Amino acid sequence: MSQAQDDAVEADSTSHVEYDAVVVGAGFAGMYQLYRLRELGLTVKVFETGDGVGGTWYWNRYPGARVDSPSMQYSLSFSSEMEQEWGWSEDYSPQSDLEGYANHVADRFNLRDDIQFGTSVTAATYDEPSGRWIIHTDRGDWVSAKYFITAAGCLSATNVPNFKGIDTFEGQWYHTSRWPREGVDLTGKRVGIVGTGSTGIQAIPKLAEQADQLFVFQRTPNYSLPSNNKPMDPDFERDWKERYSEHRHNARVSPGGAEVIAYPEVSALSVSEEERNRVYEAAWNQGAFTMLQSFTDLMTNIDANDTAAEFVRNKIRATVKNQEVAELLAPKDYPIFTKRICVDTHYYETYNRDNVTLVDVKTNPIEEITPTGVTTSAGSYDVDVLVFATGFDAMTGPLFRMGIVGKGGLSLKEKWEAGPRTYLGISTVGFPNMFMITGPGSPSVLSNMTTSIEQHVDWITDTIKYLKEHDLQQIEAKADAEDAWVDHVNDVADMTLYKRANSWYIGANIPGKPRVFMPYVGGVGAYREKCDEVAAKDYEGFALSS
Ligand code: NA7
Repeated sequence: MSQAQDDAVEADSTSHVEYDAVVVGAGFAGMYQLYRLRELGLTVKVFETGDGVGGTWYWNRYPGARVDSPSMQYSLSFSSEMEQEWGWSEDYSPQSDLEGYANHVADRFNLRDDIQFGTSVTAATYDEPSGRWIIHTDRGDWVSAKYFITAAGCLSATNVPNFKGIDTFEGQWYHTSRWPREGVDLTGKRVGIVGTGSTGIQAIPKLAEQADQLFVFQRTPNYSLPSNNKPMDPDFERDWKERYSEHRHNARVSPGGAEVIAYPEVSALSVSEEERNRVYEAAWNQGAFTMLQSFTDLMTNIDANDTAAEFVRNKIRATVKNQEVAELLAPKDYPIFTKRICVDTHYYETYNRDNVTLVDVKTNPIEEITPTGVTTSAGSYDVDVLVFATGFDAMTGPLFRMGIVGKGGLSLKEKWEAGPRTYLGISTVGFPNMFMITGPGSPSVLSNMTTSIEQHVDWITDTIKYLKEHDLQQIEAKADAEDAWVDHVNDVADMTLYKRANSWYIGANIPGKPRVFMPYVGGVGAYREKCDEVAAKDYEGFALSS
C-alpha cells in the first residue's frame, strides 16, 4: 500500500465501502457510464473533483468558451426523449448552455445520488489477491471496486508553465480552465494573455472588449477558421430532430464522429487554382471544420495541404490591417489541421483594435514574470491581470494524476514512461478490469467527443455484461494485442502529416513528455468496427478469466 493509501486508511478506516464499479469524473462520459451501469444493476460510485457535473464544461468558463462541434451533434444520443426535449440556442453552444445541459442530464436521470463532488482520486491500486481495485481520495474515502473506469477527460490536467517569478506577480492570474465562477471584472484593466491555442483564440476577442489594454503573448500562431455561429434556426432544428437517428448513425460511421455533409472525392491538386479557391471560399463561409472536408488529400499530401494553409494565410492578410501583425499571425512552419484547428468568432479582426497588442514571444521569449507584469527578451509589459491560456497535459496527464497502480506494483506512469501503450485506447496490459473512456490510442480528441464517449461507454458496458453472463471475473489486454495496436496507431499516424507539428497530440507542449502521437487517426467509423469485431470474437486480444 502506498503512503497516500496508508494515510487515507488512517484518516477514516470506517469508510471502506465495496462497489461493483468506481468511475472517475462526472462529465458526459462519467454520467453516461453511471447511467448504463445502473441499468445493469451494478452498484456504482462516481468521484468528481468539481462541485458540479459537466467536466470540461464545468471547468472552462473563461469568456468566449464555446464548443467547436455543432450543438445538434455535440450531445448525448442515448435517450431519444431527451434529444427531442432539449433545445440549443445557438449553432455552436456557449459554455453556459453546455453546463446547463450537463445539469439537465444529471437531474433527468437522477444521477447525483451516486456522484461524490469535490473529491479527487489520489490512488487506485489493483489488489491481486482479491482481484479488486482499492481506491483512495483526497477526502479520506477508501473504497474498493471490481471495475475501475476513468472518465476524467483528455484535457483536464491544466498546464501553467513554470515561468520564473510567477509567484512574485502582484496582480491576479488565472488559468483559463480555472476561471472563477463569479467572473472577473476586467474593466479599465491592463490584461496579458499567454497562449493562442483554441482557448486563447476564443478568449482574446472577449477580453479585448472588456479590458483597457490587452497584450497577447504569442509563441506559435494557429490557423483559425470562423465558426459563423448564429442563433439556432427553428426550422433547421425541427428538421434535424425529425431525422435525428439518421444523423446520429451518419456521425457514428463518419471519420470524425460528426455527420459529413459531402465527402470529398478529388485531390486538391487535381483542380485548377480558381476551382480550389472557390471550394475553400464556400467552406470558409460555411464555417468551422467544413474546410477539412474540401479535398481527399489535405491530411496526407503536403502540397495539397499547403493550398489550404495559404488560403487561410491570405484570409488573415486580408483581415488584419497591419501587415506586420498579419504575418506574425499567419502560421508558416507546420501544416494546417495538424494542430487542433481553431474555430473563432472575430479573432483576427480583434487585432485591428487600438487596445490590442500582439507580442511575439517566439522571437523574444518570456524571460520572467515580475511583480508588475511580463518581461521578454525585448521588453517589459505592465499588466494588472495575467491569463494563462496555456493548455493541458493532454490525455495521459489526467490518468497519471490519479496514482493508478496495476499488477506487480507497476504504476501506469512507470509503464507509460516512454509514451502511452493501450489496446484499443480502452485497456492496458497489467491493469485488469480497468477501462479508460476516450483513452490514448482511441479517436477521442480527434473526434466529436460525445460520439466517441458513447461508443466507449456502450462497449465497456456490453463487456461487463458479457463477463457477468459468462461468469467471468476478469478481463485484461494481452501483450501481443497491445503491441499490435500501438504499432497500428503509429502506422496510421505516419500515413498523415500530423507528426509534422509540435502539438499536444504528440506531447510537445509539456517539457520532458515523450514525443508519441497519442490519439488514433484511423477514424471513428473504422475504429468502431474494430471494437465491435473484437467483442464479436469473444474479446479477441483480451485474456478473460473466472
Ligand atoms: P493549446 O492548444 O495547448 O494552446 C496553448 C497555448 O499556450 C499555445 O499557443 C502555446 O504555444 C502556448 N504556450 C504554452 N506554454 C507556453 C510558454 N511557456 N510560453 C508561451 N506560450 C506558451 O491549449 P488550449 O487550451 O488553447 O486548447 C486545448 C484544446 O482544448 C483544444 O485543442 C481544443 O481541443 C479544446 P505553443 O503552441 O506551444 O508554442
